[in-house]
Amino acid sequence: MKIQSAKVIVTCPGRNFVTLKLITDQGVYGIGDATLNGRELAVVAYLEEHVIPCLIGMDPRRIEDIWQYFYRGAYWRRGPVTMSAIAAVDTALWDIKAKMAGMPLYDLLGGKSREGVMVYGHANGVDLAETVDEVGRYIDMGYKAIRAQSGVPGLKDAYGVGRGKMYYEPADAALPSLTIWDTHKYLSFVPKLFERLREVYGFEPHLLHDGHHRMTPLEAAGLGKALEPYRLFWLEDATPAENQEAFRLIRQHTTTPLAVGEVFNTIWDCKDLIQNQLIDYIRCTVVRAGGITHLRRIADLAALYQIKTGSHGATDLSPVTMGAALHFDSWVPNFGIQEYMRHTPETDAVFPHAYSFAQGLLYPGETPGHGVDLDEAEAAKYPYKPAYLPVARLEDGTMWNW
Ligand code: KDG
Ligand code: MG
Repeated sequence: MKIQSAKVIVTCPGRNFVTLKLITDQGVYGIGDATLNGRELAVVAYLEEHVIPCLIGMDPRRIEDIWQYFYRGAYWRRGPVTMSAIAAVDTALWDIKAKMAGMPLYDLLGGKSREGVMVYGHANGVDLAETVDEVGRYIDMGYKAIRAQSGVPGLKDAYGVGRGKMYYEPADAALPSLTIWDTHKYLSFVPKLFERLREVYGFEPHLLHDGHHRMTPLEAAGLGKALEPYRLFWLEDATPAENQEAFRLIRQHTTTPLAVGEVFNTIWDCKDLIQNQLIDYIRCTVVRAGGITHLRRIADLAALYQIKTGSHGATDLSPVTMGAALHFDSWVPNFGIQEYMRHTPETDAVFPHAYSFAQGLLYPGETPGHGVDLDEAEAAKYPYKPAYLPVARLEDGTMWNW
């Protein structure tokens, strides 16, 4: 069996997605997501110029060997461009293998460990009152877990506050738009939001919050402590994690559970965080961290330390990543939660998929493979449009983390 041809499809049904399609000499094909928000065409070039020429003629059944070939063989390891490209190949190969076996991917991975995958949705509002209402709307839709992000008094922009409801999409400008940030204002406000949410909705719904890399370790430690009475499911990306050791300081001061990993590409990025038990949830996902093959290694390492998974699932990860992640989540023994930001109806039409939502859980479906396809005619209706994530500066002009 051989990989006969491959193509990279770029489509923008509201936002850009990059998809790799691998076609075998036996007619079976597999699909992988290669979307890297704001840097999409770098991955397209990586795949077209440097990966596909090597892939043609390879045996698609040799998933592990192909993974090693592109990881070790490139000599230049890691990084989001390389690892997103490897992830796309890996996801497409698992899709092919599961289709050949006539099994949904979760079966090939070892079978279901649970009936459904608990997801968290995104509630956000321009101010405290609107955010509280939005959380209520998610509870009404059946969500058991909800991330709450809110506009902050005195700040024009805050991370996570969308311009529309349901389809939050920050990459919305042809060049990065400028947002202004002030951690002091943010820190005074966030505990009030969660105090109010617990007053209104009690302690049953799981509540989550994303710090989006903006605090120092000490600021994050203080916030974690202030949020303890409201028993968050997690505080995410409390501080940048390039220095994994930074989480030790946060950990020493608070029992608020910590989640990190959406920007990680390999097991090396989270090895110290995991082995020192500095976090509670590891948020690596299929497309960003080298596909199913590598994500499985990260989850297994995390399991040794009672750390659970909580895969990134923002709208910039295509339905292909969501489908593959749901099969992974259905199998992985140390599953924690899955992020789920709904895609637009246009995106769903480009990517017909077997997964479905009911009562706060997602189900991967029973279609052989990962259950997500790409309608090429539909995709062709939406050509690539440059779109960048915003950048952030402090009020005095200093560049900060968006
Ligand atoms: O492309 C960046 C988004 O994926 C990121 O900002 C979303 O932080 C995010 C999250 O938790 O979903
Ligand atoms: Mg996040």
